[in-house]
Amino acid sequence: MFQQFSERIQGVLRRLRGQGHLTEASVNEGLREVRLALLEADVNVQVAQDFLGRVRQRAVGDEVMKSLTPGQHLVGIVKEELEALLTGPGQKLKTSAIPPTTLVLCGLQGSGKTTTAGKLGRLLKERGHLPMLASVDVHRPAAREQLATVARAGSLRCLEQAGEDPVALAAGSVYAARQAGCDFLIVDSAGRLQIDHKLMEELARVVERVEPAEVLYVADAMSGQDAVRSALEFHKRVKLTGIILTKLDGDARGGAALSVRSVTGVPIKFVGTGEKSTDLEAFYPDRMASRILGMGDVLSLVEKAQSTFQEGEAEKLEHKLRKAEFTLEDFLEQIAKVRRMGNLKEIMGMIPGLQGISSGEVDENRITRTEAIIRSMTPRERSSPQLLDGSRRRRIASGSGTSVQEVNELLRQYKQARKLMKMFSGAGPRPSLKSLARNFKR
Ligand SMILES: Nc1nc2c(ncn2[C@@H]2O[C@H](COP(=O)(O)OP(=O)(O)O)[C@@H](O)[C@H]2O)c(=O)[nH]1
Ligand SMILES: [Mg+2]
Repeated sequence: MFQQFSERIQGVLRRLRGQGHLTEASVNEGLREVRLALLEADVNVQVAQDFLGRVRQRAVGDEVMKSLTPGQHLVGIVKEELEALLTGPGQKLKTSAIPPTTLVLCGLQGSGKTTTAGKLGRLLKERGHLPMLASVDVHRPAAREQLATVARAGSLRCLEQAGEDPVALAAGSVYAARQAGCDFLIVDSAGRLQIDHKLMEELARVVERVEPAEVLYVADAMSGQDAVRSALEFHKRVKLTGIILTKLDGDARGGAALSVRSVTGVPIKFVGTGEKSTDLEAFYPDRMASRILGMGDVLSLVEKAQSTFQEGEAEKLEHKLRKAEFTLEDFLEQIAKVRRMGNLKEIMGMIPGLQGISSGEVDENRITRTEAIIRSMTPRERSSPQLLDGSRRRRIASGSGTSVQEVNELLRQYKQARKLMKMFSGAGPRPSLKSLARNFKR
């Protein structure tokens, strides 16, 4: 959904980064384009203005102008500010000391509350919890039945109670969840077509009665700034603690996601990305900011890698990286591991700099050839690539059934990878993953 915005902002930043020297005028020009990209993505005007103000203030200061790589530095600032824009206090789901941890879902009709109740239940169950679902919607006859159906589909517990008083139903569900030993209770509330005073009062009474750990506003991302406005209305009446943005799989331009935190002060906790019960993800502002800026989802990649790497192996690799002993042999090993991690294209998408590559270029074939080239080298050549003169390169090319150009290309890539590794080994504090992502040349 951030596709277009992401492309535009990346284009601007790429141009700025290409300039060895930044002037106030070139920064201003670049930021004007970022502003257009923000407005095009339907970001709240005030939010866009504040955001750019913060970036400009830092960008035209000494920090950037005096740095050796001003362009890259600027990209780092944009990323930090974007992350700040998306981050709110209490990003993680709160839990209650005394179970059940009650989560009340509220929002306009059709925003996805009932669907999300099922998705959340499923997510919690996967994390080893025992959730119970309950509806307090007494206004639509089929509402309670719909929730029960969603729960059945996900093999989740759902409390089916009769009664016409939402507050009593809410209180009953807390009691029932406790009796059943459920540690989470997800309360699906009545929908509103638009802000409706009476229903709002009813919601406020439900919230007062059950004292939930979280009041989660479910907002349809496709409705853009309307979603932001209604979130604000709800927040005024019942204090929201989190936002769940649904339908991010649609053609939403991302403006709601980029402004709702800033306008309401309430963090986005989850995002819905489809109609299936598995289409709900925890929201990570830093990862989202990286994705938007095309820096790759480094953390997701690391997580994925961690589940594949043996722990000892990862440590050994880190040691090598720090001592800058990373050889072609290690390079080969890494390639083999990347293959084991799974779908190559998916992984490529998470690596900074490789996202833009068209799928045709990221074929398994190329990886296979890379492996063949390294395998055609002697162990000594693998550990000391500087030995690889013209005649050795020709021998390797014919041995691996490739061309000298391909061998050269591989050595160039290896050198680039090594350069990156050096950042780990240099003097001074170890760079954080964040700064690594920032410095990673595309
Ligand atoms: N594509 C997509 N559809 C969703 C998502 N979340 C909910 N929906 C759909 O939105 C519609 C309304 O959802 P529902 O849960 O009944 O909304 P409620 O009135 O707030 O309870 C349904 O057709 C859902 O399948 C999502 O993340 N992506
Ligand atoms: Mg519903």
